[in-house]
Amino acid sequence: MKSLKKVELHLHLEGAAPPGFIRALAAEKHRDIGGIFDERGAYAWRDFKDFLRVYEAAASVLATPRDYARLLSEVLAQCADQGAIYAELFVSPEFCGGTDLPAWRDYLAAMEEAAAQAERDGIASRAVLTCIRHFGPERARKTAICAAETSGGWVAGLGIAGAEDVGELADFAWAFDCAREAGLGLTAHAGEWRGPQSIRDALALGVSRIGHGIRAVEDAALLRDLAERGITLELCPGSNVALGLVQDWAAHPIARLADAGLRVTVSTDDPPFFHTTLSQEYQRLADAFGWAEAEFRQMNLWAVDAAFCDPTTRTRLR
Ligand code: ES4
Ligand code: ZN
Repeated sequence: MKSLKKVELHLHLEGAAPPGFIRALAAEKHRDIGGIFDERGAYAWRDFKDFLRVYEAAASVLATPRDYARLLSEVLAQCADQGAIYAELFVSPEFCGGTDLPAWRDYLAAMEEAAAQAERDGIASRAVLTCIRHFGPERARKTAICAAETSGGWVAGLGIAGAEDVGELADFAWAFDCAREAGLGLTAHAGEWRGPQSIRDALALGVSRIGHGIRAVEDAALLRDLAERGITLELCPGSNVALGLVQDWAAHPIARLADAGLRVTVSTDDPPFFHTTLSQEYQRLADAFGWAEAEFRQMNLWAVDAAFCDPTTRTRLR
């Protein structure tokens, strides 16, 4: 599956950091972040809340623009090794550099340089600046301003992640309106932990894509609506299995969502946390549903259509 050319739309930058990278950086900085690794050196977490704790502890060693540039280079090289030709990364000014616009510009400049080098090496990328739901609407407002003020180059979209059980998506409407007016693509995590209504709430923000959205299967009318509107689902089946949202790969709703006419795509979310890789996701889908090259090719065409990059780049990816 590595040789299949792939497009990844749902990948959290900090969540893609190999544990070894975080450990090495912590050692360089004489920082103790013990308690987030298991005896084999992998990230250790128990449930989603604990996952967010470990994620934030790991991200806390990333401090300077150079740290983020180094991480991005490493992550894009990893994506390329998995056969990805394009990746969209969820990058949150709320984790790096705060949401102060001058500071954000420094982080962005460093990451843009790393992304340009990776593109010369064969993998294109864009950033989706990401509001963190459990940090609240006020910080999200600042993230949206960072996104709007730096849109047009590497920054191509605005998204929202974080604890889906905290607050309501409607509280973030200002941020999404601001980003839309700046011409950015919009996506939101929804229908992962909460039911169909959360997906309707995301649509009300004006998104063209939904992060996960697996619980749409519970609502036939919603499925029809998503299909008619041509909404793309950023599915990360290995993440759902690892978090216990679905029992196993065979039980994953991806096939039912595809049968309902939805544009389904495949990504990894936070690969080292969920012990997965992009080619492993495809292999597991092949094993569970008998899918092969033709099905995967279609999903990647949908992913290209839904990508937030400029039309010229999109044409080149097809
Ligand atoms: C997430 Cl804040 C965050 N980071 C990484 N993965 C996530 N999934 C949902 N929220
Ligand atoms: Zn995610």
